[in-house]
Amino acid sequence: MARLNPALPNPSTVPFLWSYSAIRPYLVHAGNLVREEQAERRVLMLVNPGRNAAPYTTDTLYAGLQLVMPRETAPAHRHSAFAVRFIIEGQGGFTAVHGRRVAMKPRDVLVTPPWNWHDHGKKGAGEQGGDDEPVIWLDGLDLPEFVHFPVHFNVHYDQARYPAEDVGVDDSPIVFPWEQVEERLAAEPGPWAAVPYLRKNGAEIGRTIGALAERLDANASSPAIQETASSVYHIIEGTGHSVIGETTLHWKKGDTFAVPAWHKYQHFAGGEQVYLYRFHDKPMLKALGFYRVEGADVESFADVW
Ligand code: GTQ
Repeated sequence: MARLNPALPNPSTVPFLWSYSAIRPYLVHAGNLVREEQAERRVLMLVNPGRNAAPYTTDTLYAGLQLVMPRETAPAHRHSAFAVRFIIEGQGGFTAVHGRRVAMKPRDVLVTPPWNWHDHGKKGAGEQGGDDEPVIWLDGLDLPEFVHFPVHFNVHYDQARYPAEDVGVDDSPIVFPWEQVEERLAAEPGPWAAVPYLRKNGAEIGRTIGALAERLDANASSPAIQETASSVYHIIEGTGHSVIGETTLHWKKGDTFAVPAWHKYQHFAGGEQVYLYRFHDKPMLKALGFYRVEGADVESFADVW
């Protein structure tokens, strides 16, 4: 019974950081070795050493760095899983989601709702807005959920690209341009601010996954939080460190790190302004009634469903 009703949350993943400068060469190497049609998606999966198996970046979240080479197409498919993508680098990337093609600009966030056809591409040198460099982004998906709910499946479209028309980012509900997020962060008072990515109706971007951007001014720190949610963080800009449970992780631009559930976490900026991107599992925890924050349990009898 103690195993079924433990005294504490017991995630099996650990706080861990993937250094961009250390892993980027492997991803670029994969870009030269593995053709897109061989891989369907060419992704360097960020596998948590506490579990040593994909799809666990945290116990509930999967993250990976995806690379698309110039003039390549990650072929159209659709699946039950939800995806949120933070664009790290590269010009001329695009994604087509259910017939609407949008640009993938560095620092923008794009979502792929469940069961929507999607293919990704990248313009090459000689094409407008293209060049010889790859486009690289951070994928966040709810893949670990499908270990318990074995209902995930993927369907291939019969052509590499699903027919699509170009749509401007301002007319697309799946794109969250960085300029707007940066403006909202600047408008928030105080040395630490967090702004959620929300749909136009105010809802989280996904039923399983939500996302935020955070600003930390030079030498500032975020509040320390212990919660049942787990998160994946990515450094948009700046340097600093985070204390996660007993672990201290030092980070810089491009790095990605995992915060397992119930590990108290706090972020500390170095001597310059920091921007962080974060995706987390709060929407699914809240939907299931599993969300708790240490020291802030406001649940009343009537809320317990
Ligand atoms: O872009 O559809 O990192 O299906 C893993 C699985 C990305 C995607 C991943 C996927 C995708």
